[in-house]
Parts: sequence; structure tokens; C-alpha cells
Amino acid sequence: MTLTAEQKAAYDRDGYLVVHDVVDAPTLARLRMLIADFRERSRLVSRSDATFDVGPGHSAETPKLRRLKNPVAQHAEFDVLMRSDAIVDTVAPLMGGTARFDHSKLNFKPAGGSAKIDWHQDWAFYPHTNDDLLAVGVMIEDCTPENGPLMVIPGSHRGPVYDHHINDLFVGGIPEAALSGELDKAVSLTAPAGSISIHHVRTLHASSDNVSGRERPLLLYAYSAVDAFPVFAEYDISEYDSRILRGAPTRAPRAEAVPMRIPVPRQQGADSIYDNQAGIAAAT
Ligand SMILES: O=C(O)CCC(=O)C(=O)O
Repeated sequence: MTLTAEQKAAYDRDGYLVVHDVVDAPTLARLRMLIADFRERSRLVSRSDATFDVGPGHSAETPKLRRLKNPVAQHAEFDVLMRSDAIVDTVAPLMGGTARFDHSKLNFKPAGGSAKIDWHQDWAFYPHTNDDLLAVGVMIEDCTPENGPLMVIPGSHRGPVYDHHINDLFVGGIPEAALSGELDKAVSLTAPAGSISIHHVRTLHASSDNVSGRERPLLLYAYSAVDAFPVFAEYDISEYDSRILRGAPTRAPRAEAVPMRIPVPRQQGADSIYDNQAGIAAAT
């Protein structure tokens, strides 16, 4: 699907967009059957594992399935939709014309008032060398005010990058008290099944409890521009900080628009500059 100039301008201004009629009815029907199968399989687990994230009180009799992890790797149908022109042609122009798949998840938000997601910016989870990243939410069922639709703060992608730590621990969310003045601008992204939402990686977003009687499955695909590279590898942060010789620990890197190149791929088995540089003589 090709976005209009108005839709692109709205995304740039607001940091989100909802597009109707992106996923056709036969695809939706197949996804619903597939999702029902996964929901049934989740009854067999008693706790979260590599495939399922289950909430408190989950059991075979009363499943509390919150998330199917990495759906693209779980079934080809999710992979095909992730690569589809319907989605990729819609979002690539919002990232300068390129798109790299980053990750996927399927959030079920079961009925009965659970699986609330606190306000956060995806950027806090995966900072990159530039912020041309976004997430697509495929609405498998209608998203309504009652079933905990995604909520966003328009324009927040141009605002501060909020602290997602409490007492030096990453909590992946922002206490509402830190967002005073912002929350009354929140917009709920309600739309019929088959629509997609698109939110920028820095857009503040959240979702409430599902107080309807029906599950709200939302299939999320995250994409990045091909020249956006992750800047964070998981350090042993205490060890990393223990090597500071002057200055205080920080969780806010100083970012500058400096040119970079990425040192891969490497010669198989090369583990020193001597091995790496052997490639120069071999090539000249
Ligand atoms: O499922 C939702 O309502 C929001 C999901 C979300 O923001 C996330 O998983 O990062």
C-alpha cells in the first residue's frame, strides 16, 4: 500500500499512523486459526518459556496467555505477512525508503482485565545509531476502547528520551508521575481488524487492561532503516562501570553525529590484528 503525502506528513508530525484495510480477509482468517492453535498449545505450559509468555494464574483450565514470542520464527504465515508488500511498501517510505526486519511478537491481551502495558518508548529497549525505526501493529481483531487498544502521545517522538530506570534498574516503563502534562494528550488507536497501527520507535505508548469479554491479539512487527545499527550490547554493567577511572557511571551515552563503519564480517578464525591484517597482503 502506498501512503499519501498527507499520511506521511501526519506520521512525521505525530509519530504514529493508523491505516485501514492493509491485511485482507483470507489472511486474517488464516491468522486467527493459527493463533487459536497457539492459544491451545499454551495450555500445555505451566510457566513462560521460549515460545509463550503467560501471566499469573495461567493454567490449562484458565489460560492467561500474554504473548507468543517471535511469531515470525514460529510459523511461515507470520513470516510471509512480515515480508508482504502490503506492509513493507507502506512503512519503508517512513524510514527513508529502506526496511530491515528487526523482531516480532504477538500480544494477546486476554479478556478479564490483565496485560496492561505501562508507558514507554521502544527506543529505551533498543537504541540505534539513528532513530529510523518503527513498529507495526496488525489488528487481528477490532481494537475498541474497551479491549485495551494501543495508546500513543502524538508528537512525543520529537520529545525527550525518558528514563526507564528506577533505582538504577531498567524497568522498561515510565512512572505516570514523570509524564504529567503529557497523558491528557493520549490518543487510542482504535480501528477494525485488518488495520495496522504504525508507531515511531521514540513515540510514547501504552495500553490499558482489556475490560471487554474478548481477547485483543495484536501482532507486532518492528522494522529499521538498513543504516540503523544497534548501539548497545548487553554488558555486565557492574563490571563495565568498575573500569571507570574518572567520572560517574551513566546510563545516558553522549551521542554525536559521527560517521561509523561496522567491523564485520571477519575472516573465519581471525582473533587478532595480525590475523585480520594478513588479509591485506593476501589481497595485494
Ligand atoms: O500490546 C500492546 O498493547 C502494547 C505492546 C507494546 O508496546 C510492546 O510490547 O512494546
